[in-house]
Amino acid sequence: MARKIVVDPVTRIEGHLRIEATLDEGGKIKDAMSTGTMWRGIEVILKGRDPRDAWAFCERICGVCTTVHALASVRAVEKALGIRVPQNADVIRNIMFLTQMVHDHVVHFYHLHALDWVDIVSALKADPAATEALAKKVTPNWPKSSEGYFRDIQNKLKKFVESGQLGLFQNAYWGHPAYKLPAEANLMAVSHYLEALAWQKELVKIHTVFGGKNPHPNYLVGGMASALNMDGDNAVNVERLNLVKQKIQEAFAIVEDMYLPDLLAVASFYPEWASIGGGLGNYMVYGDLPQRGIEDTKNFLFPRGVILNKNLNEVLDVDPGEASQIQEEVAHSWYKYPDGKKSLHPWDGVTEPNYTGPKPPFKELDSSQAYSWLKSPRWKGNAMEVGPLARVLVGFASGKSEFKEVVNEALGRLKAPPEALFSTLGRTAARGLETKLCIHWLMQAYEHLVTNLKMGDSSTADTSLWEPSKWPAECKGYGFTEAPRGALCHWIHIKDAKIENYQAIVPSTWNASPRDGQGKPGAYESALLGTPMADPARPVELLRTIHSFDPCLACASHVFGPDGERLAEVVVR
Ligand code: NFE
Repeated sequence: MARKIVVDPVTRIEGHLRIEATLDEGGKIKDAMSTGTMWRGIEVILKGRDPRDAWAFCERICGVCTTVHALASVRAVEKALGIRVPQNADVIRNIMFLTQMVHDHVVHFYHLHALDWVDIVSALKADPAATEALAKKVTPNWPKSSEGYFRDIQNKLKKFVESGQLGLFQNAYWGHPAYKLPAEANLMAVSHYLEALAWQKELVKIHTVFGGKNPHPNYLVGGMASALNMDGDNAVNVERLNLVKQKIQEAFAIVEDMYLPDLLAVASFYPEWASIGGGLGNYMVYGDLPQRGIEDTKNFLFPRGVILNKNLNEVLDVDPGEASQIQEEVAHSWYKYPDGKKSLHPWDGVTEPNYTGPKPPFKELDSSQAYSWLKSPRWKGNAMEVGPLARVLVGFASGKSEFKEVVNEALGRLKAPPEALFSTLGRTAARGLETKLCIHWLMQAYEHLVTNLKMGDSSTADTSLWEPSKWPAECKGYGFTEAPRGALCHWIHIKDAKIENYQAIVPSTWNASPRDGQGKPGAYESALLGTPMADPARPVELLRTIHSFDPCLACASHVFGPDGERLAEVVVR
């Protein structure tokens, strides 16, 4: 008899995600359903408001990718109104973007994903002297690697475990046979987990310098609200800029001396995961990091493009403003479209809830009916994967030398063929590889800003079209970016200086989407197929693939869940 696993909620993600998976006789996943269990509502909240305020509402969609919605929003309004921001605004936005990307990826690796591969409790059995020897081999440039240091961490961990209150280490499948790392590697990973936790609050100080605070730094339609004055006391001055440089240098050490070596070392213990979890094989990237303005998409550091069916010989173009390309369907979503419409471009998008599922708490959902609060976005009818793997593949397939270098080096170190990228491990590795690119680009962007300031250019905003009296009676725009989890776009329709319609399609909506009208699964559903489960009562393998996407259902479905939503346990039948 087919066995069914229900994981609800999936933890170590943002937001509320439910996965139902059916296993075949051999214990492999043969069918999966991805359900967003939170309602989506920001679009409704925005209707009728001042478009210049939209970013402040949108940014609060999520505290994790805490700048990207503001960036997409101001770009959407600027596109609609024909505003061109000054170069410094683009450079500062790039600095904010790259800071977010580096922060998010390191935090994802250590705090959301590592525990799928690292058995914390086994670290108690490690020999601290052997851990020192291992650390000197794996992370030779990372200073904290003495026997005494690892013994202290181990003692701390012992107390933690003996107290019976595992806190943030609760709820994992410690001792599961799918864990392969030796005890010493686990102890080293625990130490780095704690170091990354202490460091992450430092990097985001860059957001406080240019955006006033973190989470949710300030943005501005027309540029950035960061006053620049090298010699002033009440503006971003030399002292503040030196702080930014110091934080970037610290991040370099974390990324190059700790994160990347750890990632490659952990990956080398799990080679079988280079052929599990590939999924759709379709990848989409809007691109970002403009060097000559947002309209000049050819000069983005993250190139734009689409790859279909794993074909790295062809990169297709994508246009978020083209109604024939991006459409959202609701065939399996708890929404209603007017006039029997099956799919809509976001400029015409409608957010009308229509819950038809069973009364919660329910045991299972029916994949032939509606089963998610997420819609199903599609590119020319295709389900797409977005995110680090998509970006790295599009960069690689576009022939960009920086991407080729990091990809070839990693494949060489892991002795893996290029096809290994189409996998759970490939997705996790791609996140590390783009972080390496991002930290370099972050320093470059910083230096670019300092050069501009030295040349006397301190302009950060163009407010010539600030007043609604200068706006057309009606206009439309879209604003895209590459959020840590992938392609993000906001679409706005402005009428009589108010928001007539607003839609956001976020990365986790692409990746976690339910089936579409043709029954085609979304990226999570597709990636889970074929995953072997050693012990279905403790589905760590399912979590590995889902976590490799870094889900954020708060972004994907917006706002809040229904009352009485239950934190249910894993149910296996
Ligand atoms: Ni809430 Fe987000 C990112 C956006 S959703 S984290 O990255 O946009 O996938």
